[in-house]
Amino acid sequence: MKPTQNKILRGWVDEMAQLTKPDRIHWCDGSEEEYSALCNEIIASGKGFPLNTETHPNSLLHRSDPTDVARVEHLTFICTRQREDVGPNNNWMEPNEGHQMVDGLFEGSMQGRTMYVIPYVMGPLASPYARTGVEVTDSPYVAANMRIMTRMGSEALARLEAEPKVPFVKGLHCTGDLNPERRYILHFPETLTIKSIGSGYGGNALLGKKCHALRLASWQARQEGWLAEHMLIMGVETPEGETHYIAAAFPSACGKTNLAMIIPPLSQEGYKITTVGDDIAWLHVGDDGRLYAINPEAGMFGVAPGTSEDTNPHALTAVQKNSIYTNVAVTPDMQPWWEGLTKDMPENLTDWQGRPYDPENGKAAQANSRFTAPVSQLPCLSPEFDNPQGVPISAILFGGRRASLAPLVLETLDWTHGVFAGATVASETTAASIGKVGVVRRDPMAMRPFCGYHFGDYFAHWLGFQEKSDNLPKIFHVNWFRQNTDGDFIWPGFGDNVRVLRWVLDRCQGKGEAVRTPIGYLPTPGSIDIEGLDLEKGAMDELISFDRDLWQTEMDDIKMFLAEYRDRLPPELRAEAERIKRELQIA
Ligand code: GTP
Ligand code: SPV
Ligand code: MN
Repeated sequence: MKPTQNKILRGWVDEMAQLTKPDRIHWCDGSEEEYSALCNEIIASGKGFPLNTETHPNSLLHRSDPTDVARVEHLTFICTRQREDVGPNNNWMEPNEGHQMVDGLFEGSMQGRTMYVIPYVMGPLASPYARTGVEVTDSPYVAANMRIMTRMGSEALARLEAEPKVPFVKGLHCTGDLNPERRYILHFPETLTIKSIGSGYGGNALLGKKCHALRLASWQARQEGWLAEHMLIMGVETPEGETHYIAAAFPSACGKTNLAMIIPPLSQEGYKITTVGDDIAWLHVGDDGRLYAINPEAGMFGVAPGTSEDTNPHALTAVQKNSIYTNVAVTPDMQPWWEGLTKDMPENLTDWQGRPYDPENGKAAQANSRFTAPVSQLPCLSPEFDNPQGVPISAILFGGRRASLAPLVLETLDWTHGVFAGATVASETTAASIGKVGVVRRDPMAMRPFCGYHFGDYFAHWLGFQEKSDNLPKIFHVNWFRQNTDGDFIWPGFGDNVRVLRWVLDRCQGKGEAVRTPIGYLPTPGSIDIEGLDLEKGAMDELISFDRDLWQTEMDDIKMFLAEYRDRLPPELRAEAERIKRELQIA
């Protein structure tokens, strides 16, 4: 492929090449042949292995460095002129300082290697809301993943050439020596630039995903009046044949991919789920005042462990071919395997690090092992997936992983309370990020690792939508992860979550029984269909009740959390906390 007519792009690629000094430059066209060549490169590097061509045609296993298996929040920075703009929710670096520091590491870093230039579009090609970017990387693994995850190649380049004056996101990535001491993920929202070095993994390296579509896009969205969110987008088709769309934000590894493609159980006859997106949503207010969502991505980078024929059959179908598996285990006949895929572990597994499986070494598959697969391979892909305008959202769900306290579902009282509920989501940390797992932390709107600016301003931006429209979705809070005293999940989750979605949609249509409490509308007993469920006695009552004392303590913690945002915290949220506290004391 010839270098581009777009002078700005050409100049920038030249500059990056001068800095990193690759032996070769390859402009990606997105073709099938190119993809095969990339896969061959991965295999030649010794880090990739072709999977069984009968069971998993055109698919690869990739093993990343054992120290490079998840996002690195402590090494992720937002670089803005004003420190205040990034808030206490981000690490900050002064832009010149940031460039200087990493350019030192990028200097000559691609010597002996190929630089892949990856033009990509986030969002349907015909969408006015889609955005372009270009990632340059020395990693064929990144290039192959970007081909699945984004609309990458000639069409993207054509768009960049058709609009030579429209700014695009410039992302420089280099694998580096993978030493965590020299690993940095820097974002420069003021110049739409990303520089990532020292990691080849997922959100650290596939720059279209979290770096562009969330951290930089959230910054742009605030300036331009829209939302870039860590949300799945799903259609719920009713027995009457209507489809309602729901967007849901849960923190990493808390159930977005799974919910986006559930298969309702037999007792829920007539309900069908279609998937628009499983991780990121860009939302705009439409002419009718409704919020419309597009999925900027074209693939799934999904958590492997726990994915099975029982929990997520559609995902399993999608990953059967043309997929990349990262850090999973493998059977002697080269089929991928992870904990939860089958009840019994196959014999003679090779673990994610390439060793004969030995329980002494931990799990066979890494806890954050993932599959990359095109969404087009999902049997439940929504016919609206490519709709340039997006789909109208009826309900927004916020939620997290909480063993206690948070009920199965609640409806917030109004938009302000909904934003409050989103802003105060708490969830146990997961293996999606390096660090301790299972620690409860606040993760507002599931955006704590991804919001590219001050959370105080972000909350204000969300509240501001009330002025833009009186036709906004209702906001709910859900929690699939309540545990009993034995540590077992009380709610069956997965396909049975459709029962909760039915209540949610009922409430959106002015139906569905609920009781008002200080923390929101809770379902009345019997208002969620539990026919055919094998729940323990009293389980449902526990799931839809709330403990006044625990919530008093929760509100004290929430007030402390909100105080971190100081004078940038919208007063409405402090008032909402006061309201709930007051009501908890009276009732
Ligand atoms: P990211 O890709 O990191 O953003 O994660 P995600 O939010 O898409 O999470 P995902 O759907 O991949 O689920 C993560 C883990 O939670 C998997 O191991 C699932 O099996 C498990 N999980 C998902 N939904 C449910 C549920 O309803 N109940 C229970 N108990 N576990 C679930
Ligand atoms: C997440 O952590 O939320 C993910 C995986 O979706 S990553 O792409 O690594 O961010
Ligand atoms: Mn995610």
